This record gives sequence, structure tokens and C-alpha cells, in this order.
Amino acid sequence: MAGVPPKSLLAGLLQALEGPAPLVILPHDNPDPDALASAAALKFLVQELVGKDTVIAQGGIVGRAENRAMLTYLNIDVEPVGELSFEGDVHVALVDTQPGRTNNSLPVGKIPTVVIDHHPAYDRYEGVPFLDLREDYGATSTILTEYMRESRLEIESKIATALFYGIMAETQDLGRESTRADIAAAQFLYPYANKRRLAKIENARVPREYFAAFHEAIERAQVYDNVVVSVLPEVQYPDMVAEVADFLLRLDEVEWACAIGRYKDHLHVSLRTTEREVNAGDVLQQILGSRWAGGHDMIAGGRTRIAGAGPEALAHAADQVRTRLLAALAVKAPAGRPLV
Ligand SMILES: [Mn+2]
Repeated sequence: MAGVPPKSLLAGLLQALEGPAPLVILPHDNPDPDALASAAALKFLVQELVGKDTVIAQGGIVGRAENRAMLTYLNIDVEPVGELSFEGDVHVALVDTQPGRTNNSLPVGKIPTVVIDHHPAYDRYEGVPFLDLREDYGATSTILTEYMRESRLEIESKIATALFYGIMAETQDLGRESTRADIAAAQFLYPYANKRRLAKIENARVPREYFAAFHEAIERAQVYDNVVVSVLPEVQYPDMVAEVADFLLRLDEVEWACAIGRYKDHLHVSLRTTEREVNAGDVLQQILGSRWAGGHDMIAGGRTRIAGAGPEALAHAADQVRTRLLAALAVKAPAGRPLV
């Protein structure tokens, strides 16, 4: 949404959702804390202010331990999107994603009633009754916090905790791509957040397989000039590539970190950078195609289908992504050096 948002955004949102039709809130597939918190907050608002039947649904899986802990400790119910019907009179609200993106499970041809997101607008979305896109915000949770404040509802502790964690996780504790709005939202939420539950989420327990996955990611990581890349032949859940990319970016001699991992018949790719002048989302869109990737200045994610089964198909697809990445970043090093 260009310029200063009008004062009555909340009124516009509620108006779009008037009538008896139930609401399905769809965060992006394999939702992260920002997407889950935004969905939970929107559900709370709609139930309190419109009294409407509302469910949160998702494609993919909630994989990351912190994100699963978030669902458990904050009582966020999420249903598999495959179990819902979008036939007939059903409102859909997309949060932290947009229509036509390959990272959500909005049925083809279904026009959502509401789209709230902080990614760059990928289209004009004429025909969507309520559109709130704020590219200059670090988190969709910040947008939802503003709706919450405007509503003057007493904010439930679990919702405040979810939104606070959503903002912190998305902006790496307000240090990555955060704006004044994100900081103001976090400050507003903090007194209401349940610190015990927050700590349980941030320090979520993980199974042995988690350590094995990191072991493998470190062992397979290769450094090419200022880029570190790790290819994982199999990940247990797609979010794992994002965790690995975040972790590898801590390497002091690189400006870029990329994790590539196979999950079912797709390669999932996460790209991170410490550079502020470039746009990681644009770089990844160059590599994977514009519909298959998205992101912001410093973080991006996407995926590509692996043509064929077996290790050769995987190796070929991963090589292709890595080659394009190194070309896009103008890396000269002909071969990588092992990280460890
Ligand atoms: Mn987000």
C-alpha cells in the first residue's frame, strides 16, 4: 500500500469480512514464526470483533522446533489445508504471502478477501477487497500489532507472546531489516508477553537428528571467496535449510550463505547476506525464477522441482543452483574449499 496507510485500516479489514461466510487464514507453506503469529493475531481479532468462524490452515509442515513449540505453548491450532474445502462462500486471508506465489496453498482461481504482507508487492492484485502490503516493515507481525493496538482490545498474553516472537525471529532481535515500526511494536508487546513461555520457545528442545543434520551441513559446506554453500541431500523439513543458512552466515569470512536441501521432490534454497546494498530476494529470483523465490534485502527463500529421482538428479539440480548463484554473485573462485 503506497504512502501513509489511512487511519481506518482496521475498519476496512472488518468491513471486508462482513457477512456469514467463514474465514480461512492461510500463512505461507512451512510457516515461520512471523507467519504463524500473524495468523494467530488475525484470528483473534476476527473472532473478537466479527465473531466469525475462523481457522488457520497451512500447506507443508511446521518443522522447526521453535515453531512447533510456539504452537504448543501458545495454543495455536493449525489445520492441514488439504482437509478444508474452499468451495462456495469462504473468505480467505493470506498473511505473510501473496496470491500467485508458489509458497502458499491458495487454490488456483480463488481470490482472497484479505492479503496482509510485508514482502514487496509482486503484482497489483486488482479484485482483492482488502490489501495491506507494507514492504518497508520488517515483519508482518508488526502490521498485525498495529491492528491490535487500533482495536483497543485487551491483548491476550499468548497473542502478544506470539507477535513478539514473530518480530524477534524475523528481524533477528530487531537487528536485521527492522524499522521504527518494528521496534515500536516490540516495545508495545513486551510487557504483555509471557517470558517463561517465550524462553521455552526460544530454547526449544531438539531431537538427535537435529545435531546430525547440522553435523552434515557443516561437513558439506564449501567456501567460494565470500560465499559459503552447503548442499544437504535430504532434510527432515524444509525449514532446516533456513536454519542452516542463518547459522553459516555467522562465518566471519563470508558475506553470503546459501543452504540447499532436498525435501521430497523439491530443492529448497535459503540465501542470506550481511550486505545491505543488495537484494537477496532479487538474486534468488534470478536463480530460481520469479515465481519460485521471494524475500527481502538480506534474507530470501525459494525452491525448485528436481527433475527425476535418484542421487544424479539431485546432484544435477543442486549443481545448477550453486553454479547460477556463484555466477550471480560474480564469484571468481573455480572450486570451493571445505569449511572444516
Ligand atoms: Mn515475514
